Amino acid sequence: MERKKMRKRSWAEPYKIKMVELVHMTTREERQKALEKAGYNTFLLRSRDVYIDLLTDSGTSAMSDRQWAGLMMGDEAYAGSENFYHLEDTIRKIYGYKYIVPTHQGRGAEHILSKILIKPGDIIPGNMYFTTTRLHQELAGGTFVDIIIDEAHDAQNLHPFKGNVDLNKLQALIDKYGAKKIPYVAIATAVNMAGGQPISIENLRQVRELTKKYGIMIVHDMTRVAENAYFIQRREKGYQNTPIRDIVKEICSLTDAATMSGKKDALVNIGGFLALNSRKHYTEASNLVVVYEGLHTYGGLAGRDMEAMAIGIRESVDDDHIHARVGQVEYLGQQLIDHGVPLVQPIGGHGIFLDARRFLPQLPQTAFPAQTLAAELYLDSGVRSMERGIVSSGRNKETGDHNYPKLELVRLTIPRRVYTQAHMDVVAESVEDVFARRKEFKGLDMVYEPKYLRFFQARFKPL
Ligand code: PLI
Repeated sequence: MERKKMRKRSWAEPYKIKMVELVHMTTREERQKALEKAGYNTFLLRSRDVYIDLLTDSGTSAMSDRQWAGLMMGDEAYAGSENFYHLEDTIRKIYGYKYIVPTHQGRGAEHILSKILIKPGDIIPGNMYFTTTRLHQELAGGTFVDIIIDEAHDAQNLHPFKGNVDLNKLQALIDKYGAKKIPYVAIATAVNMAGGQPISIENLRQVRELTKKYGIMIVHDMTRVAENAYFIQRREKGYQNTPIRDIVKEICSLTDAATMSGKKDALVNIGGFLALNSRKHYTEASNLVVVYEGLHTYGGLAGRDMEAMAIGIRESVDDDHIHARVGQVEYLGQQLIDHGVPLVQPIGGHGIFLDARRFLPQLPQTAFPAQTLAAELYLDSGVRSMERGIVSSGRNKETGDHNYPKLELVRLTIPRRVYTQAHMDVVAESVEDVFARRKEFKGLDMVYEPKYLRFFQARFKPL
């Protein structure tokens, strides 16, 4: 009875707009031409031909006035920049890791870490693959094995922590290969390829206990750790009143090392780092970074980039920020759910993942349903999204056949602090219109396939 009397109270973003970037509106004819030129791959579109850009949340965030002011404080000394020490101090305080090596972005950290820890023939268990992460593991001679819970591969399963590790799968791998063949377990927070799904603290603690028993490290892909912390605060018993900042630190404390793409959570347009607790590994990493990225106090970044990242990290663990960030994703997702559009549920932290299998059931996976859907959505409204299905999944390195992932998704990724609620309404209406016309779509054929990370540059033609 009490509930009925309560009036709806809206929330709004904890910022106001100081500067705007104008976007270009296009006609359907212009988009048709642009799409053909791009080989039906949204990665190959020119951004000026895009109206609302939901390709990725990577490097697309709006920086705050403080971050922009930080750029002016860039200390561009080749060695020992003040901004490096500010970044190091921030990472120690906010995340708790002991040593850091800056890198130009996340994959730079993955490259160095894989080279240090992986020997040919090693097995790397992880809670679902990520494209660049798995490639660096393979280039170092390792083989990635998925140990995420089965629920994560089912777009409709409502498990609150679809990023969790199946401990039986992990134990079975240890029994089969022996702990010596497993240099570390790769744990991602807010698992990207599962739809931005969180791992619980309880599950992470269990993974910690098991790996400790065998002396196996945990490496944390902490690219979206604050978003994971939001779901823990919302869903995990005992965390409702724990600030995001404390949850983030607790997650990190259960792991030994981390790779970070600062382009997501940390609210910068470029930057990343490798964080380590072992002095020995740090010494190796700080030597190797000189070969591939730059000196260990800049790692491929300008001083100003490190300053913006240090400030962004502090802003990223603010409760109001993260509630608004994920709240906007949930706002869009709820509209689509109400309209009956099939998507991955529960709604994840950084985007809406349309379920192309159920959206376009007439298409076999070899006709690239998610790629087709992303192309149609662009054509309809100039909204740019991304395939996360068979194209992203690449080929089996032994058989050469496609990998056939269970999830065939289109990701509508929401940049942080960039778009308004009205933009979300436009996106929802366009997806709904495409959904109404779903029976018309015939699929695509791949006419060019690059060797590495094919989704970035592959080209297609309509079937
Ligand atoms: O794009 P990088 O090199 O800064 O980061 C690579 C990377 C590592 N881990 C995870 C979970 C990612 O999501 C990630 C990059 N993601 C991109 C580019 C994305 O669009 O999701």
